[in-house]
Amino acid sequence: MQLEKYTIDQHNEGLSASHKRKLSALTSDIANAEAILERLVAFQVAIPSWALGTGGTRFARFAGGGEPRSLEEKIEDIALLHKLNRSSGAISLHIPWDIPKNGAAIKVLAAQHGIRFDAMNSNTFQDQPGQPLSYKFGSMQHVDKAVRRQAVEHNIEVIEHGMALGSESLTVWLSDGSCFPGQLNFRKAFENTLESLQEVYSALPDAWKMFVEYKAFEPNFYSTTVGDWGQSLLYATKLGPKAYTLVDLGHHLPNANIEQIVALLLMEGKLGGFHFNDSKYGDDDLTVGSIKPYQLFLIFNELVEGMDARGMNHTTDLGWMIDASHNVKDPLEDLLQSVEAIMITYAQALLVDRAALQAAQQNNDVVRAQEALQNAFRTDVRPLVAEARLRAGGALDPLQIFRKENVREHLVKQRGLKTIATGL
Ligand code: LRH
Ligand code: MN
Ligand code: MN
Repeated sequence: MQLEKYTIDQHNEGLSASHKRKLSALTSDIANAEAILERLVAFQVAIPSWALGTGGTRFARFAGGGEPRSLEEKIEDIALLHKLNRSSGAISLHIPWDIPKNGAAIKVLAAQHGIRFDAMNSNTFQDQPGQPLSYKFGSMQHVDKAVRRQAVEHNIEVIEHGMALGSESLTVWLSDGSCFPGQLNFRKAFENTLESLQEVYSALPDAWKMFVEYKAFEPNFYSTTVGDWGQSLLYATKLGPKAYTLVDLGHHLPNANIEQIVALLLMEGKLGGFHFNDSKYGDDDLTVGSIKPYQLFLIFNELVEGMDARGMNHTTDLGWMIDASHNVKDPLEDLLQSVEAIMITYAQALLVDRAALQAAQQNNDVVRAQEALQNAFRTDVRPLVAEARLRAGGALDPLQIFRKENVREHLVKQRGLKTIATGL
């Protein structure tokens, strides 16, 4: 499916007058609009390869039609998204779901679309066909050294795939843990996991980072061996300077103060990156910003404040990834919504009057502090985000064009109705 540049230009022309009206009404009130626009244009969020098909639950999976049947088609789907919003110029792969048969050719294909390879994800939470040893009782924590070895070797293979593609980071998420009290010796499970992670760490190329992703529960329901940011930080600290904590928004116990976690990890120089999604109950993997947009804003507020305080580059110093996939929406439309939500929230956080907020904090003026945050959060910054897309060569309204051009129908024609993307 090709979306021609003139189609996007035509669409933009059609919306131009109303866009300009909204933009000038907004920017007349904003002192640093140009600086915000520059940052928005530069900002890129990686798309997870596993979100391009209709996700399932453990009860059922309803295929959506026209789903990508290969890694090449996944890259083509992300290229489509990137053409529309110019902010999705990266892909995060999952091995073995996305094993590239020819890494060099895949790298060239991605580069043709302006797409780079963000973090590689390993998978020791499922048994693969033909795999000699089972992960039923964990992988890196396992009581049997041979199982731990198998998990380490898999991670090293993932690094090798990533090197061929030009990726520079590995995300390790372990489902290791226990379902019942007494099942595990917590200390030994931690030590085994640390030793295994150390072996993987020592195989990391110089420029690489390792992200240790934590999750409170599921699939294990009594304990998880990398269960929260404290445990992840402990591993990352013991591993060394190339290891960082990865925050997946859906991996906390209910009502956790994620923005405070983010602020402290940043302070310690140990925040590696994000898996963005949203949730009401647990690891729901819903569209970013669809349930708790204020929480997302508070997280971005800490990110902007903390990254600026440490002189970090907003675009390159953290891994920005989406980890969402659901079963009732068109996955590409869902991803357009997720990226839009991230851009809106980032723009709002850039809009916060930092001097006013700091003064309010210094004076214990709780009311003004809240006003400083909510003034930004309640500003409709969508025209700014649309302008950033326009300047970068994208579409003013990506969803509108996606529907009008019947993108999904074209994909179904090309790929068939009953295709199933590889993945969860
Ligand atoms: C685990 C997780 C992890 C996996 C992905 C598929 O819940 O968030 O990041 O790699 O889902
Ligand atoms: Mn995740
Ligand atoms: Mn998850």
